[in-house]
Amino acid sequence: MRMSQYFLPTLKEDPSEAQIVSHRLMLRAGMIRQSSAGIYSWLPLGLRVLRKVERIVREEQDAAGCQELLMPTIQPAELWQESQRYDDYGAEMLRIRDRHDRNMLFGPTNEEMITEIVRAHIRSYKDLPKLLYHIQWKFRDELRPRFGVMRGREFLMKDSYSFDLTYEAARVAYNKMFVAYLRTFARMGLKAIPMAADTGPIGGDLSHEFIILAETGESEVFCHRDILEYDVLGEDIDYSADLQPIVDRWTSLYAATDEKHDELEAANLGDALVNARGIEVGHIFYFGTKYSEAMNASVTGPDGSSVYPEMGSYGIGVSRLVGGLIEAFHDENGIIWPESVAPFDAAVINLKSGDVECDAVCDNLYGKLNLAGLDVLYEDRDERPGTKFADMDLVGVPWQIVVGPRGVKNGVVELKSRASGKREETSSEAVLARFAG
Ligand code: 5CA
Repeated sequence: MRMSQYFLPTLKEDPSEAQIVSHRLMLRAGMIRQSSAGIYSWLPLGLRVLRKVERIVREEQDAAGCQELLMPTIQPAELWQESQRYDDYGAEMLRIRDRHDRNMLFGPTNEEMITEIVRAHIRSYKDLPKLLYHIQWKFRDELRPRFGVMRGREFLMKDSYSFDLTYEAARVAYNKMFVAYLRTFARMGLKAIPMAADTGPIGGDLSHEFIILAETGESEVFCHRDILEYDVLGEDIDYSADLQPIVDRWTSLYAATDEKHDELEAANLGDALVNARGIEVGHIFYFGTKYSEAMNASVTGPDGSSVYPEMGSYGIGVSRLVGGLIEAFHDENGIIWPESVAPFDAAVINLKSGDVECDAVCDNLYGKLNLAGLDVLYEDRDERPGTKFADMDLVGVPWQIVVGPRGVKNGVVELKSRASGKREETSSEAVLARFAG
């Protein structure tokens, strides 16, 4: 993508309405545009990151054996009357009436709708287990939408739902999601700690929130210091094997949100207790037959009797993660994207656009990196070098390839890592071998 043509409305000044760094940087880097409170358009740069996050989430759901479908954003009220949640959900639910005076709503979550789908198509225990997910926009009329995409009213969620014949089987599904979540967040470079959590309006009695520590986080959390050192990506995961040992390892150390915090238990930790703030990027629930029973979604069991499937639901805040990532990865100059979610893999910065030699070196790099399948941002504008560096640091592309007249004369370009700030002089060929080899 050529900067000269790209729709990238960066801001020099800090927008006054943004209270936390991720919101500020998303506005300054031209990633989002507020439409009304808690509702945003995703501009091209922001959408690139959102899609990368979504891709990792999808790959890990698929790997865990979860099947993707897509349910609508608008739901009929009757479904929610069946589960008794239509009135309970209160003012957070956006209620709509269609031209035939039918009560509809913009879905805040999908337990009812997925239960209705399963009820219609799954009649026998032989068709269980089922693990289904979608990635779809949700609406919750939050009392205090704030911090940009972190607490929005319209937001993108990945939500999965499991249906099993027995409690034991439901725990297998829960464990699959637990481990898939650890992997998902780790692939984004995030340390998300599973913490014992409250179930709120979703219900049930087993639940973990996945929390990344950040001073600006809305949740107060408590955990054992050692759990912050755990690493899941080093482990080979076989989703058909027993995952309980992995789940046990992660849940044997104390970790709880403030609602579940047990001061007596925590006191035993002494110095090892960490009390911090965090951002909830995922939340998983086991709630048994709460919805299958209320909505009469039974299947025929092995002995011919009718059984209500055991269910769970598993959410990831896809759009919230974009803000969470920036909270975790930034410095005073802007965003520092981890490579796995970066909007572009590399940037070619032409310090003297219009100079025949600089243009030739840049065009060659840009063309070949693109051909190799990389997403490349080409800074080809007629701007001062200072502006180009500042914008590129703000936008946070992991690798900057800087091409200037002096270097070109000596046959070198400069390769700069956004994360470490380290620069090295090297040749175009070496850059191509490294990234496109
Ligand atoms: N049905 C369950 C699981 S699928 C559910 O709705 N869980 S939830 O309420 O915890 O939401 C799942 C995730 O969505 C949360 O962990 C959080 O990361 C994200 N989320 C929730 N509310 C918002 C919001 N207002 N803005 C942005 N993300 C949100």
